[in-house]
Amino acid sequence: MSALRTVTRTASRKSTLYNAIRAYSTKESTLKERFAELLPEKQAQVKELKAKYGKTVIGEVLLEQAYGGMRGIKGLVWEGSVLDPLEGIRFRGRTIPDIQKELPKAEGGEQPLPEALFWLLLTGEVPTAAQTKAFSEELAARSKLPKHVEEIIDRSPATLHPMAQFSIAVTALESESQFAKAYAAGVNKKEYWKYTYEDSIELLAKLPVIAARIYRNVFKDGKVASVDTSLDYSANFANMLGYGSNPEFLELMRLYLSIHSDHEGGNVSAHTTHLVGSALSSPFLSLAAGLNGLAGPLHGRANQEVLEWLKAMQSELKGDISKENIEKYLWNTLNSGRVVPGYGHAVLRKTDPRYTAQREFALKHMPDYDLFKLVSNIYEVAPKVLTEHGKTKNPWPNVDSHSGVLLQYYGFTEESFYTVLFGVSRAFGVLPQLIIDRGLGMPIERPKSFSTEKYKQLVESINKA
Ligand code: CMX
Repeated sequence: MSALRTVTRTASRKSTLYNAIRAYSTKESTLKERFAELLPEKQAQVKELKAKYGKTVIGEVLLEQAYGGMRGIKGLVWEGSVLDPLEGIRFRGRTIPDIQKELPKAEGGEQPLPEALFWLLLTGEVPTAAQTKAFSEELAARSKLPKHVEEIIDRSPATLHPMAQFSIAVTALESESQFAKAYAAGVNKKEYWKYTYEDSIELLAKLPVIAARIYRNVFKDGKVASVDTSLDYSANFANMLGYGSNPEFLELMRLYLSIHSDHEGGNVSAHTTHLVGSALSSPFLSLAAGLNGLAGPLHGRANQEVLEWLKAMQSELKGDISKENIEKYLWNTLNSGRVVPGYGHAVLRKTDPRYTAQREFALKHMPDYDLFKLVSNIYEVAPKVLTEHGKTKNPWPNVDSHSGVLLQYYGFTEESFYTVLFGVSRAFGVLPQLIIDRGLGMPIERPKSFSTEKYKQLVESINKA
């Protein structure tokens, strides 16, 4: 057990440092302490629910759902957020306007601090300003990358997509996993969540440094500003990317990182992170898997696709962005067998509130920007065209329809990087659930599959009966 003692000693040295930071900033609980206080109650609640209602039927499954991406089948547990088809996302019961109102903000700012959202998603509680500040400081203090991760990023060719570089670098952080070391040393399963927590915070702290290093290597001079422990997470990230001098951009980053974080558990990136984590892979390996899913064009990469599509439309329409021209362009996209990027959703059946939040930001900060006007005009035409086209169940815009335009306005024009920003944000949603999963002792995930032949036998026998 000496390896476990070494892991525990390292963890406790780190904890001493963070406790010192906390003692300096606040006398209130740290996030880890608060989660530890709340966990027994949650464990008891789940135990009671399972004992009382474990055999209650909570849904039915149609054959078409098995062939339809399992849409709507209930079978996942996700504590941080629930998505209503009409109302949109609720973070621990709160809408986007609610979190904009309730969560601590930067001085003079209007947008929530994503660090505070992480706290909310993990505990269900809104942290105080002092707790948020102490957590920001902890993240900044843990941000330094190991040398081999820096080298892996620096050796990646600029032609390798930023999302592939991102996932490789996150995978390479596995060397830092306290969970993997503790598991190898034989830690008791009751302690899993503590090491998962440490890995998750370590990972969250390092993501902006990884992302900024990729951005600066691929698109700029390869130099990355150092982390400043007095700044919040988003300000540090914006600074490292090279946009830290514009206070509006900092606010955009806070909004961006907050609204892209969590969208319940069934989306590809959240589900993948959770699934891989269920095999007790570390948070580094689990998130890397989720990022690979986010990189798909029907999921997170849609923000890049939207920009490429908008730019192609802009150049083809030569400035005449009348609704008639946009309508023709939309039909061309659909008739060529492609999807309209940024529109449609697997669960939502109205305009994504994340779209609306970004539209409000644009109306305030860039009402006359030409790309924003184009996005607004498309919003007036696309739902009608998609409805006439008759395929999609949801003709309304999603989050990716708007995000890129805001970044373009501030000169952040490299759209192939946009999904990396989404990935940094998604960690704020999926890592809390990994910690909760380990705290609740969730089992390895293993749903049942059948071959088409076996399904045929099944439905024939059901229909005969
Ligand atoms: N343009 C054209 N056709 C669309 C469409 C769109 N924006 N959205 C859905 N459809 C089509 C589907 O491709 C499907 O066609 P087939 O029957 O030929 O296979 C049909 O409409 C039914 O699809 P659906 O049930 O409405 O949508 P799904 O739940 O299967 O898929 C999504 C959801 C998001 C993948 C889909 O709407 C889409 O491809 N949108 C464009 C890409 C996009 O914006 N993705 C980002 C989503 C948000 C995110 O995860 O980041």
